[in-house]
Amino acid sequence: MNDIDLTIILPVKNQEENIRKNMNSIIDYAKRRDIKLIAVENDSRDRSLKLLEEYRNANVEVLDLITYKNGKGKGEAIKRGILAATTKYAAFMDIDLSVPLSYSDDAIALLDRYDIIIGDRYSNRATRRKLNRLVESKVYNGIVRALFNTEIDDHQCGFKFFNREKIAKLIRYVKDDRWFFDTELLVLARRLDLSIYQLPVSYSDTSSSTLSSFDMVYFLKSIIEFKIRLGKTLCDIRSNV
Ligand SMILES: Nc1nc2c(ncn2[C@@H]2O[C@H](COP(=O)(O)OP(=O)(O)OP(=O)(O)O)[C@@H](O)[C@H]2O)c(=O)[nH]1
Ligand SMILES: [Mg+2]
Repeated sequence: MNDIDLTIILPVKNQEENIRKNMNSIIDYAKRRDIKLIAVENDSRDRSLKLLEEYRNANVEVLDLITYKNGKGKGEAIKRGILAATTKYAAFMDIDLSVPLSYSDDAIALLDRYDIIIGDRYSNRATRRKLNRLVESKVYNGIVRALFNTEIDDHQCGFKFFNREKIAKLIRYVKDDRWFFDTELLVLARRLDLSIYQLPVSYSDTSSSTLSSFDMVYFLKSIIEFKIRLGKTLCDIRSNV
């Protein structure tokens, strides 16, 4: 495979075990393809930061590290990573590799044809989800599809690849900094006619979740607030892009 001008963003909070388990394979993968990595860590209570610093110091040519403390969530980490990257393309994935690293090659191969490639866990028969997560996710995706007409089956998979130069223009209009950020981004992208490809990926829930229970109140509140501000946000984007 040809080298690709890509940065993979790795959001990290309390991931000591997964860093030990998977960081070496992720770094090897990035080195083989001349891909950049940015780990974005905040507010960990375990040794994640210390470990990431060690990996960064031993692999400065491939791994960058952004760290801060502000109590914000995964959305904030991804935004910071996308804005800090300087490559044409950017991606993010979970360091537990709940979507296996091998799917990256499939996503990379599509980057010159689509603006966004998203992992779709529900078109792949190898996906293994806990029943409660599956039901919550299906209900959530159904509501988003009905209200925003996105025609997307899986808005929330933590495995997404982008034309970074296009997405960086939208990302500052994404308000949520926790778990709703990628839904916002996808709805905005759809409305602005960016092309989105749903790549079937296998997925297995790991025990390392930081989202201990699916917060339906938070998600419904986010959906309603977003619905209310969507028209104005699109006007703002169109007048500034
Ligand atoms: N930097 C940063 N990373 C985060 C934060 N919250 C989650 N992450 C990372 O985002 C990834 C996904 O987090 P999970 O807790 O597994 O969430 P999920 O996979 O969407 O949901 P589950 O189905 O519960 O596993 C992990 O690699 C986390 O380390 C955060 O506040 N800051
Ligand atoms: Mg997870």
